[in-house]
Amino acid sequence: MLKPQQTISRLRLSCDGLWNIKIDRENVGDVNGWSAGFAPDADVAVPGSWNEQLAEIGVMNYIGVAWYQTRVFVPTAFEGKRIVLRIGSADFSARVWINGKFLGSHEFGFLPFEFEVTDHVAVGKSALVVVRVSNELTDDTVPQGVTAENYIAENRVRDETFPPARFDFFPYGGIHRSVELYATPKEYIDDIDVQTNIVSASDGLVRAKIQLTCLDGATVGFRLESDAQNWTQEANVENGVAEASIAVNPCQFWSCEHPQLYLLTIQLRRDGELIDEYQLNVGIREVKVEGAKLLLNGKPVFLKGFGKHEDFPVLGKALSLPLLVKDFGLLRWINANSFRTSHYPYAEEVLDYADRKGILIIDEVADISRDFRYTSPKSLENHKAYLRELIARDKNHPCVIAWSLSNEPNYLAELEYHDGRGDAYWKELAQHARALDETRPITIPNLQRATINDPAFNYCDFISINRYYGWYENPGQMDVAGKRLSEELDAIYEKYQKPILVSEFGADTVAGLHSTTDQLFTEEYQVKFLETYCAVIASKPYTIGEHVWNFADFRTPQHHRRVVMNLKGVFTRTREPKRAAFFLKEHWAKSPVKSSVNGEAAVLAGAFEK
Ligand code: BDP
Repeated sequence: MLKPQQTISRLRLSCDGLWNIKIDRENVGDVNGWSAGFAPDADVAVPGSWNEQLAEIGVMNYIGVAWYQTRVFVPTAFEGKRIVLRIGSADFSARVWINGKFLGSHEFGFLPFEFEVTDHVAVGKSALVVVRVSNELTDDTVPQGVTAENYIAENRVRDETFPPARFDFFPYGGIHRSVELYATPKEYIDDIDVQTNIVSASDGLVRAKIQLTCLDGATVGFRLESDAQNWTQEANVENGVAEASIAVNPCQFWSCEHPQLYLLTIQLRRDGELIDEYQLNVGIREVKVEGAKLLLNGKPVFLKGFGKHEDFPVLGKALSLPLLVKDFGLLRWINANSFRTSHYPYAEEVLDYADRKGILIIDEVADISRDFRYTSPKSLENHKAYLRELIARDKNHPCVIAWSLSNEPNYLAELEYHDGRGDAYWKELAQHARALDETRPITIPNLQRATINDPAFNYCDFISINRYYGWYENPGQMDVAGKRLSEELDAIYEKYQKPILVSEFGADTVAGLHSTTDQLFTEEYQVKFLETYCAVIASKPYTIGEHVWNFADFRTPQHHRRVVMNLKGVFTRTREPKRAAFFLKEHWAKSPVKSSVNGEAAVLAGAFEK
């Protein structure tokens, strides 16, 4: 799915700003005809979560339906064009109307969706956009939901969070990313699929496949350029497709140190006349798992970084460009080279920026703590559809080095997971992922409770494990924790012979709390925790990285084990460093030299671009 873009043939109009909101506690909006407009309860910023923004009208913990509306003026410049309404994300599902006309619905949070509205708006006039947003989740949604009744029925009343959630981050509701009206020509470039290869030390290959809405009689021009050079090619459109293979020599490969981007300009023409143009940044690079290594451009790479969240006071889960710049500045400061988009796809702006900054991304489906007691064929269908939409959105980003298909399935250790159902589920999902993208490895972060026999391991190219020895278990005893981690890593490697990323490890820490002895929640304990894990990880030749949980403190549903937030951040929620940040900065400054499985030393890539 192509992002809207302003080019010689395309126009964009932002619909962001102050919209109206009406909270629909009784779910009466449909019968009351709110899709044609309503008397609002309040103003609401888009993008933005309703929760903290409108806490004073009683929606801090609200799970349910809210209606959004705004008026947007359709400029005369859109005359004769195909007009599309695009919503960057609405969490977790939405239905959309324009001028009272129902356009459709979208079931997945954290992903964009769009509808053609050409026939439902008049240029030179304003249009009424109404969006019904719901942050309710069910057994079949991605992620799965949970209710207060579930906690009671399962005799897990002490697990109960408010609002109920199967995950440890706040279930913010709202339109979290930008809304736009954009215009393309009637015949247009529909999709671009770019794959890149390294041919030799100085040669790269860019293969581009373009989907078009016009079937024949048209040609496509390809122009790939850097500051110094350019390459051009022409192709005929056959059955709505045009392809090019561009040999790039000399080629500067995309890497953390030099995130070289080439600008690919696609021009659709008929009889020499330009119909449509689209531009894409292309990074030429290859990712592979080979033996016990993760290779970027043929060189071993060691992932240094975090699990993150989209979370900030008042904004909730809204896209914020100042925060994006700040966070990438902190990643650079701390000498990190990567992060996982735990536990859902982040805004496209984040990936664009990672492409530019040379940050490696593990891109995660919003499937969290899947419970196989409630997993049905419908769940699998939805999970596959989610993955399809994610890959369609992010496939062209050089920064995306792997797909994470889920986080911590079998969170409640339900037996159904290990009776063959778990295995069949991941087998089918992994096949689906590989059919959609054979160029990137896949992984599924494992929770210790799912055990070393986690069927997900069978289908991962590299193994990811989330571990909390020294925190949830063996609290205050880092010597025991380090030993357990070390033994478990060896056991997993021995069984699966696949490289391992420690994809989560961390300790809740109250900034400003100190102790001379090993004491949970102190800044010193967080440092000791991370030091211990990093030392164990460095001692294993088959580990490919360490992602600390978490980059910053983040808001969670209410529970007695959380003081408003999960405090495992190395930075506070407002991005002040804790002591551990200085430890990691120093630790990651030393490009780790690890002995490889077959004994020879390998200097690992991964410094930030200078
Ligand atoms: C892991 C989850 C993560 C939690 C973390 C924690 O993947 O979402 O926030 O534990 O408990 O189980 O801090």
